[in-house]
Amino acid sequence: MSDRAKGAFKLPRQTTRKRELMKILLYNPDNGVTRNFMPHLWMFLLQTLTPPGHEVTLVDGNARAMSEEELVRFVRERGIELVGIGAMTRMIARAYRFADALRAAGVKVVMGGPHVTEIPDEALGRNGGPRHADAVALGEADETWPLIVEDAARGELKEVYQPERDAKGLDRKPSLQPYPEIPWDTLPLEQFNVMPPFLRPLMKRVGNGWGNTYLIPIETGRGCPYGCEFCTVTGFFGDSIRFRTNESVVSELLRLKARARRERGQVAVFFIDDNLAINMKRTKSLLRDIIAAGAQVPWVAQISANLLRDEELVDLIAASGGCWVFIGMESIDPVNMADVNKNFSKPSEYGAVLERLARRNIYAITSFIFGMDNDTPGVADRTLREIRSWPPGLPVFGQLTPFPATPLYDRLEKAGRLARPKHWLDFAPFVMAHAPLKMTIEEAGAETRHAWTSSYGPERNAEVVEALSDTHIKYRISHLMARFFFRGIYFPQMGKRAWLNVFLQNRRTVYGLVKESALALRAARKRRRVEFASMPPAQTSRRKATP
Ligand code: B12
Ligand code: SF4
Repeated sequence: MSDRAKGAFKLPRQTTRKRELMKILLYNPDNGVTRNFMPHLWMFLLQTLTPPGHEVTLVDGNARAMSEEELVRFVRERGIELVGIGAMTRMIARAYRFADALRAAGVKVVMGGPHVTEIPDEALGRNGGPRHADAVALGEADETWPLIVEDAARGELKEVYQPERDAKGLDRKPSLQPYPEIPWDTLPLEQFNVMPPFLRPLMKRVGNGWGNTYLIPIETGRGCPYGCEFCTVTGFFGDSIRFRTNESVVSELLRLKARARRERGQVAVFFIDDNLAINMKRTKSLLRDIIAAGAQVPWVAQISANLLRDEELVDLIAASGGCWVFIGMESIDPVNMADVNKNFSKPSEYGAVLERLARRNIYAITSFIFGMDNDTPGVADRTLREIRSWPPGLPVFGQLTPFPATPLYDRLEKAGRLARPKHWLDFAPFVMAHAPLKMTIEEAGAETRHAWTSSYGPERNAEVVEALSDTHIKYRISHLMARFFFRGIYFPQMGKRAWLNVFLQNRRTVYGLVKESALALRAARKRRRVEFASMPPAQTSRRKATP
């Protein structure tokens, strides 16, 4: 980890003052684009790791939007004394504004997560700017969070908390064995229902509990050895990978499944590991254990294209509930892939990988980055042409972003190419912080806009649903709904009006699917009535008596 603040404390330390029980808030600022979002795992994890007795409230700004004033009022009304804020680089300016408002109201603020780990001096006001946090937690905070809470409770909060160092001077990474048991079966999850509120009554009538739909983040391991140039993960979590036991993952899934059954809702899981199949043997054994325990829930995970060559793995993904796979494809140009140190992923293989998944009704979220050094104007159309030759999926388009403490940041800084070296402090969505070599920042922005517009317009949505016409209707409905959610990554889609607009624009496709489902439902009911009527009387009376 680079650019660490000096003066981190050493463990263990002596206690001096009496410990008070505290009210704590863990807060994640909103991303300013979409409200329907998966909750952030760090909040649930730190809540679970908080020493007993303290009361912890979670607020995710994406699900429960508040202004700075509203958050301060919320904290005052509940007598909260300590607020923990976590944020990615993209949301850090917003996080600082919330932290400033809370500190001005006399509340202690601790910040953690990837950005403050990369530049702790910024949050602490040690690099010439204003101070935003009373304390920062660097790196993985599983072991330091309980100490932070206890120090705060005694009124002895330090400025910097970081994991102990090993003999090589590197952070000692927390083991994931044992792994804390997040009480998903009892936690209040209302704010994390991904179904937009105005659609809930309708979706409840559709049945199957779709009115209460939760997407729950679960990690089965941490770390990635690949070291792609633009990525913070190898630096943050380390290149050695740690896994939870299969039993602990399976039991978490079973508890979630039981809760969904009990509350007649739907639960899907996002395995947030950076590459779920990084250790093929272990992944297969985990998936086999999920199947053996009947712990299948619909799931999505990130897996790199090179690992999806394995037919047996793909079979196991399908059998264990895998529905969507997120693939960081980045570019269809191998020169770009080599530039960012991602040569292990081969664009020439992408089509075959997606076919292999689609044969099992598994679809892909394919992620692309524009603004790489070999990109030229027209990159969006070239990429879209390629995408259209593949089975339908959910493409997402970003731009090459130099996150602090990445090899990419260092390379561009050394070359004097950073147009906005502190781009996060004046964050502008989809505006690059450096000019690619073969096009301008404006051109990269226009390519990105074009890619999103063409991929999520009503015509493309209709085309995709049509391309899936030989699959069961449930795949087409879930595909279209996923498309409505995903367009919200680029086009702000925060209120009822925005959602209604989406439905209106896509009314033909929606109507076609609703009509087909109604006919299918009617036919199924008729079939059941005929079967029932043709049963011998003894069987029908037994059926009636069954509660
Ligand atoms: C899941 C995920 C997402 C989810 C959304 C987040 C969610 N709801 O969980 C999705 C897929 C939507 C997503 C999207 C994006 N993501 Co993302 N995502 C991740 C991923 C894979 C896992 C996050 C996670 O839960 N990790 C596990 C937990 C346990 O780790 P953690 O969050 O770091 O928390 C630990 C510590 O940081 C610390 N901590 C964290 N917060 C706090 C707060 C306090 C107070 C304290 C004390 C400690 C603390 O304690 C925790 C326990 O040790 C990470 C990579 C990774 N492996 O972390 C990338 C990552 C966070 N994403 C990243 C990026 C760049 C993005 C996007 C901007 C990508 C893009 N180009 O569009 C978008 C932005 C989305 C948006 N508009 O908000 C980067 C962030 C880099 C940075 N410096 O900001 C990461 C690190 C991946 C990378 N390639 O570098 N992402
Ligand atoms: S494979 Fe993914 S997580 Fe690993 S370094 Fe590359 S982009 Fe980051």
